[in-house]
Amino acid sequence: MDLTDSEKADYLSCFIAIIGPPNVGKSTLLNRLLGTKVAIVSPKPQTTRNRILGIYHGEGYQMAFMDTPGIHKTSTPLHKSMVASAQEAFYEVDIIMVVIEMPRPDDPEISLILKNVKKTKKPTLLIINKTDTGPKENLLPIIEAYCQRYPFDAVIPISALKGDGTDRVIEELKARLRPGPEFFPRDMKTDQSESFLVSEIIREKIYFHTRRELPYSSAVSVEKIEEIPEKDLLSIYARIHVESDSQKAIIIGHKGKMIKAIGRAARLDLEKMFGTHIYLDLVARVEKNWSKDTKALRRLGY
Ligand SMILES: Nc1nc2c(ncn2[C@@H]2O[C@H](COP(=O)(O)OP(=O)(O)OP(=O)(O)O)[C@@H](O)[C@H]2O)c(=O)[nH]1
Ligand SMILES: [Mg+2]
Repeated sequence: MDLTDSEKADYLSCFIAIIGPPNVGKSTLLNRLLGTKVAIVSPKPQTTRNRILGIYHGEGYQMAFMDTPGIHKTSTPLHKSMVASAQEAFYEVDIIMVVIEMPRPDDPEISLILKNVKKTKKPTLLIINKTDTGPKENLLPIIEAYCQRYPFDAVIPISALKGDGTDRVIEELKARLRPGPEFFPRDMKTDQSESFLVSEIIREKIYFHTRRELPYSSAVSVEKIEEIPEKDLLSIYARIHVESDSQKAIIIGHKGKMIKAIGRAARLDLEKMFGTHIYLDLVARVEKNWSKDTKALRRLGY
C-alpha cells in the first residue's frame, strides 16, 4: 500500500506568520505566494481585520501562511482586537516573516513588532517590500539599520506587486521547514468560509469607493447565500453596517449610486471567484457605534 504524503516520515510543514505595520503589502505578498487571491488588498491602512490562513502546497511539503492585521498603536476597540489577533500569531507559528516597506525606513510600529520577535525567539525573516518604488541604493542603509536591531535569519528585498524576489521567500522558508503532518488537504487554499470571503470582497470595494472614516466604520455581514442551479446563479444577501445615519446616506449615495458601484465591483469579483452568475442584494444598516461595542464586534466577527 502506498503511503500518503502526510504519512511519510520526511513530510515537511510549518505555520508561518506574515506580520508588519499596516499597509506594507502583507496581504499582497500572501496572494502572490499562493498565486491566487485569498486576502483583500487596498491602498488604505488597516484593511485586514482578521487573521487569514493561506496554504501553499509543494512536493512533499506544506506552508500554512497566516496573514495578520497591521500592528499599530491604537486605543479603539476594533483596532485593539485587530492588533491583538496579530500579536497572537507570534505564538501560533513556527516561522515569522516581518514585512516592512521601502520608502519608510523606520516605522514607529517596528519596535512593538521586534519586542515580540525577541520574546518568541523563532526563526525570523525580514522582508523589505515595494522595492519597485525606489532606487536599489536606498536598500543598503535600511538593511544595515534593521540588522543592527535584530539578527534576522535572512533579509529578502521583494516587490510583492511585481513578483520580484518572492521565489527567494519560498526558498528561504523551504530551508527552514520541519518534519510535520500534512495539516490541510491538497485542494485547500484558505480556511475562510464562503460567506466570510464574500463579506471581505464587499469590504474591499468599500475601501476603494469611500473615503475618510467610512471604510473604518463599515462592516459587512452575509445573511444568506442561495444556489439556484437551474439558472446557474448564486444569490447573495449581504448587509453593510455603518455607525450613523449620515454614514448610511453616504454609503447609499445620491440615487443609490455609491452602493450600486460597490455592489457592481463586488459582483464582478465574485463571479470570477465562483465561476457563476451572481445576484447580489446589498443593503445598508445603521448599527450605532458597532466599532466601539464589544458585543457588536463579536457579532460581526472581530
Ligand atoms: N508599489 C508597490 N505597491 C505595493 C506592493 N505590495 C503592495 N503594494 C500596495 O500597497 C497597498 C497595501 O497593500 P496590502 O497588501 O493591502 O497591505 P497590508 O500590509 O496587507 O495592509 P493592512 O492589511 O492594512 O495591514 C496596496 O495599494 C498594494 O497594491 C509592492 O511591492 N509595490
Ligand atoms: Mg492586509
